[in-house]
Amino acid sequence: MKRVLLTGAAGGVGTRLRKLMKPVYPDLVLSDIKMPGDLEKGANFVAVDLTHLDQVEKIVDGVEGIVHLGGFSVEGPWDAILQANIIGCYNLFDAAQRKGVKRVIFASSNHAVGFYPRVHRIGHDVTTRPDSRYGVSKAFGEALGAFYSDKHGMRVTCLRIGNVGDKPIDLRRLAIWLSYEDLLQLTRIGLEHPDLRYEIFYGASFNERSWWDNSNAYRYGYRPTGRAEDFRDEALAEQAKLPPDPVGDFFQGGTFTSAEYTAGTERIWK
Ligand code: 15L
Repeated sequence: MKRVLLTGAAGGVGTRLRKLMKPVYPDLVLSDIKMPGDLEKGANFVAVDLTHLDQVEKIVDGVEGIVHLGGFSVEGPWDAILQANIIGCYNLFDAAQRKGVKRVIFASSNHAVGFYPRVHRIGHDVTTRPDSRYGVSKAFGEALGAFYSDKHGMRVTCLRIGNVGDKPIDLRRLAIWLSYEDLLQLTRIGLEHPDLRYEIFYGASFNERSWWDNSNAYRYGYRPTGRAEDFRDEALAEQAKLPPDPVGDFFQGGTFTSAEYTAGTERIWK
């Protein structure tokens, strides 16, 4: 991989990932809607609004691979999700295809499947069950990735990311935590693995409480080094401070499922 573009480079995850990616991909182009305050000296940064196709076309020109973190990263009003995650994501894939970009890694989310109960262990091939407008936009991005891969031969990896951080911060995150180093590992598989055409991987470290069968990622050589249980006591102490949430505690997506929830509690098993 020569030139690689990282979108969303100013966000919390992008800020850490860009530092880890730079030694591996020295010709790294960074973009976000606004320049990050803590930009490294000599970094190649371009401010891009993903809803403007002309700006997206310019930034993807000459790039071999894209790691697409850019967009709205939590639940939000429909117009915000529509602009950043639907139109923005479409522009990204469409411009990438027309400019000959070979590989795209799409930062999907566990919220594309957040309405699976925690008692279910799910694989990468389940039907999406989004828990929010945000989750719907991630399911859309996964579908776009499949479309550009099948129609145009683009190599696309969708990472259904759990929760990226230095450590898991509550009970739910003990199941879905992803360390920055393991995110880099998954990113490298997506950008480099010769056999990969279109795949969905769960973005999770080695978590004993996981609800996800991530054997698809293991099949491509993923060997996570982060282990959520190493932080168990701290995470459980944080959990004890949280109010009970009968809906959110039942479904995998947590508070994303209980927010605005009006469906009744018959689906919640005791
Ligand atoms: C996500 O998709 C969000 O981007 C992140 O901010 C967290 O809310 C995470 O999911 C999570 O489920 O913990």
